[in-house]
Amino acid sequence: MSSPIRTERHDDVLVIVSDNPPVNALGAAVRQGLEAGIREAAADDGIKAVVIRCDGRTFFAGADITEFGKPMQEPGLPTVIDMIESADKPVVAAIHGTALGGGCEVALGCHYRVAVPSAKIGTPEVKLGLLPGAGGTQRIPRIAGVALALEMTAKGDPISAKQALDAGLIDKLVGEVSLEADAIAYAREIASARPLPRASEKTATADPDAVAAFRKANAKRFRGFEAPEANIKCVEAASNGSTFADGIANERAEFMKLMMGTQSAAQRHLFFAERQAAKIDDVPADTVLRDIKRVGVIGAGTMGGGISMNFLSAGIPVTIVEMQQEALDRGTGVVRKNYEASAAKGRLKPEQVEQAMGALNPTLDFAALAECDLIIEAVYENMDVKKEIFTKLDAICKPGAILASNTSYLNIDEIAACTKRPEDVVGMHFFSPANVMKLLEVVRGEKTAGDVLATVMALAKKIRKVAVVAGVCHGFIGNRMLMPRQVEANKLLMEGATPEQIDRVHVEFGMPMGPFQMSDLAGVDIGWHRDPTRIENIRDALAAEGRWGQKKQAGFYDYDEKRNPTPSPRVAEIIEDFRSKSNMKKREISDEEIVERTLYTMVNEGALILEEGKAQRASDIDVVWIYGYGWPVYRGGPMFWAKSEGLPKVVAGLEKHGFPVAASLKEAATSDGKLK
Ligand code: 3H9
Repeated sequence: MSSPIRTERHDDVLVIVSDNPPVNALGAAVRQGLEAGIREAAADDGIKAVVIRCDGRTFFAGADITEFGKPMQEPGLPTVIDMIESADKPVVAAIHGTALGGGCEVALGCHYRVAVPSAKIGTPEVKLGLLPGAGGTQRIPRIAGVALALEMTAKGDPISAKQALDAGLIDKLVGEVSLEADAIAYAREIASARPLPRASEKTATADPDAVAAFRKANAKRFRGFEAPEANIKCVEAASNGSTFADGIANERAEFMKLMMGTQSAAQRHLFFAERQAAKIDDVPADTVLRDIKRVGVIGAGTMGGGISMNFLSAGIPVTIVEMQQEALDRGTGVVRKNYEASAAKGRLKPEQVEQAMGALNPTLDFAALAECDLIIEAVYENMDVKKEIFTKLDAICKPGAILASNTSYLNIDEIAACTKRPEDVVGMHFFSPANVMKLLEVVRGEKTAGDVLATVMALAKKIRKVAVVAGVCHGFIGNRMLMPRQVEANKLLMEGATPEQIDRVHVEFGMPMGPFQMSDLAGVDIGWHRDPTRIENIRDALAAEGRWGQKKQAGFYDYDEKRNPTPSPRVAEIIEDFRSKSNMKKREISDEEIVERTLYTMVNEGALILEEGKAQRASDIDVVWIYGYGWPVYRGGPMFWAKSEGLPKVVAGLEKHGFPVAASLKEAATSDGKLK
């Protein structure tokens, strides 16, 4: 097999080129090639300087993640980087695209770095539950200081080439299209400069205040994660007076510890799961997509407005339709307010706000949807209303337009059946707030055409959503799995648990909130039958008393004006009342039982969803729960978590409480542990 690395001689400069699509990951062959290139330069007296650059869309985007967990092939990346840094001819990194992780570390091992202005530089390892393990935690603080090193390593967001230039991580910005020529010219300029600047020979000034402030400012963001603190400790070690070699040894040990742990395994699983989710098993990757130039949204409520913002922000014009002028004005007002709030925080320029608002066409005229290529219905959950809308859409929309419903539960096939073009109908289930939440469930009807699905999946990427294909069933993937959790949580209340205990167990598990906190936030009255005399369960009793959640400062909890919750004596009374009416005896409920009954049942439902073919793969379910419901990233989603918990343990836990266990779950527990 030919090497992904080649060398090209430009008189006295040797250019080492990597051509390892798609992202020039630093796999074994690349590392071997880099080593050989550096050797070649050292052995040739005619070579005065070296440039390392990459073909394709990006400079090295990091170590090859697919190699993790497998036996290491020599040379290791730290060895290659040390070799580059200790070369006695200057080495220049020529950066375009994204120099990430190991790629950033290769660049920092070079003596000089030039980059095109659009390049980005970063160490996102923390997002994989890791730390930069090839010298990054030691070289970044030595070049750019502790404060920036903390930001880059423990948070993992890349910085722009300009920011990197200001911080000393880049020496020069060069032409966007003349990167190679400019890098060669720069290499000649510095060819005889000595001593060569080596990051490992610099010292980082200790900054304990910055470290303490950073820990404090990010405590909430880092809650539950192991990797951020490991990154912080390594950066601290770079500035506490110990040698570079000691810092590297510490970095290596911390890296290996993280690599062997379940959190990194979960986060790496998510990395691939997210990308896998974009693939539709029976729709070829080269399917010709439909052209979406204008989107129509029906309903200017919270959902409709939020959905519109996704497209406007991506530069796709939106026609938004309402029945009443007042509702239309209110809806567009909210969209403007949201954009202006982003501008006030400096996330948008004022002209971007105007640009987005200028692309929004609010109208009461349903017929205006005729010019749209994709129309998303976002009215309330009522089948008759939806059918009426789709019948009207069928009559006015142009041929080939995609007709989508934002329903979160209803049967897409039934909706599609009232049109003459069921192949153009699809579900696009956005999560609230739709302009913020990353998840999009794309619901595939029985007759939905392959190119409709492929178009919607591609569009999802454009509007920066993570899309997952779901089949038609009540609640699709996410909400369907929420149901057993809620049913069990309610039963547990009757048996003796409190809302506080159940919510605490979920928060300690890593969820942003528990089921009752979620209910109070969403509104206890959502989906309530609205008859205060009909009290059949605890929720009915709360709703009948006007305890509708945070908005009323009373729900499963009592709230002060700042919406701080406290346990509610009234709720305790209501629960007690129901319990005695049902002749139930209060008993002690363990945290373990709460996990088994609320979380194991979700896993069981997930297995049923897979058996019924309503999700393509177990990892898709994980993506849904992480991006749609805040399942802790470091637990990898419910299906991954079940495996790390041990499938036999999950099955035993379900059986202990008398739940019928999905056949596929039972089988996986006794065989290979694979859940599709
Ligand atoms: C590291 O460097 C550790 C070191 O510190 C220490 C070592 C000792 N490896 O995302 P895309 C695949 S850890 C293997 O759709 P985009 C990806 O799976 C690494 N494969 O493209 C996908 O495959 P497929 C630190 C990788 O344009 C295809 O490439 N670096 C890797 O939307 C296209 O990817 C990172 O964490 C990889 N490193 O985004 C950066 N990266 O087509 C990770 C990608 O089969 N990568 N693939 O589904 C990214 O953030 C994005 O891929 C990037 C491009 C921004 C580069």
